[in-house]
Amino acid sequence: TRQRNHLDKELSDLRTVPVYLSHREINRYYEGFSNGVLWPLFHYQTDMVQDDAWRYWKTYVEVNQRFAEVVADKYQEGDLIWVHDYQLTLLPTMLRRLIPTARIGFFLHIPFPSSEVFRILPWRTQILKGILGADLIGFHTYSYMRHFTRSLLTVLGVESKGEIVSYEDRTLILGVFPMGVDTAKFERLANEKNVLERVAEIQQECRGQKLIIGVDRLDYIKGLPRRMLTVDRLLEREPSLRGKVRMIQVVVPSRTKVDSYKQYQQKLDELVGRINGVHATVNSVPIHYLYRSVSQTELVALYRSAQLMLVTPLRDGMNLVAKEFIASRTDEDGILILSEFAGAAAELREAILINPYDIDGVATTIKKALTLPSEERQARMRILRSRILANNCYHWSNNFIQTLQKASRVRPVAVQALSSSD
Ligand code: GDG
Repeated sequence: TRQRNHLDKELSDLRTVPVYLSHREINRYYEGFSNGVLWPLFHYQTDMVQDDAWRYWKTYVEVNQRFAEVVADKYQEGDLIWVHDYQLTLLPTMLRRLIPTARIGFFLHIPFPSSEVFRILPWRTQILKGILGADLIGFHTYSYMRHFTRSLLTVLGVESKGEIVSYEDRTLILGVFPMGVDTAKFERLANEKNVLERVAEIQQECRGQKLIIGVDRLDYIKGLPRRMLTVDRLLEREPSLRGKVRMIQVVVPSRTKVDSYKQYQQKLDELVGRINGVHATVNSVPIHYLYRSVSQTELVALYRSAQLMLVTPLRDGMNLVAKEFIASRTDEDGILILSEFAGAAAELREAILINPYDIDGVATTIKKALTLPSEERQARMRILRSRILANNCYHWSNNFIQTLQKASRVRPVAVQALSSSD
């Protein structure tokens, strides 16, 4: 209790109210259903969906209900409610029942999959109806929004006209809000003295070598084994590059209690070991594999030091690492190789877009990219920078909130009448 009181106090200083979950709830709601079912399915990794999913559904509903009660308890007339992500898909409708007049927005941070994949989910109806309680539903890209409207039609028979959906007695709005990063913060960090010193150090250590970096949470959607196999293929085809290319891959531990993540980590460890064994020279190994998180200074120093950054997820809602890399390149140099299956690819067309499943093809692309003339590198980086500077994370949230304010004004008379009689 003392720990909890202390935590409550710290959270309340941040104007934050916790919803406490038991170990059993974390296991079923968070690890089991959210991360063991929705996460893999929405990222098209259908083989990873846990086959005992049905055991966890009930707890998913219960925890969403708990959030609804806590929010309703704190709610004051005029508040805007913004619900985030796949762990809380039922919350909008639960809240709508508790507070019919509330202004509710929902944003999905991960992809919304093709309706053919979405309809695999036994709870497809409940999840869609849960989200439809919102006034505004936001996605990172147009494709995700299209997949959602297609699912509304095939699963619920609900039609949409462009971005407008009429559902039961309400009108709700869909929108595309590609998330940005805090560009000013990364630019500032990138020019800090200690970061620049660290950049000089890293570059000194990599003298005569091309530095390639990767930064990812340990997750099977990030395409890490295939990325390593690409480096393997590159060095196999171009033995002259051995000792000339250094890859630094930061892998941040994540969801370490979910079985599929443990197996994935083991697979990755073995692969890196094998590749390093094959291509190492007496004084260098190709892949420097850091299984830990790094400080923000170190992160930005790595972004700044690299000739090339590899962002090669098999699927990714957006991928902020790609945008942070660009934001940190105030020197207007560096090459971004980006998976066409990351949401970020919809905006970052001047990156070098690749298909992460095409290992041999990506190896060729890396080889060419490493010899790209500086004018072309800079031309691409300049456009990428102008694009992400124009849409930073503050624009993103303001834009969502303003749209939510407008969206909730189109609420039809029926609900307003209901609320005024409360
Ligand atoms: C989900 C969606 C979507 C990583 N390692 C370190 C570190 N990081 C920070 C990065 C970045 C964040 O973590 C990772 O963000 P991503 O967007 O790349 O990926 P997810 O965690 O999977 O996020 C994703 C996002 O939601 C937002 O909607 O873009 O698609 O999957 O900010 O900088 N930070 C530090 N040390 C590390 O070692 N300090």
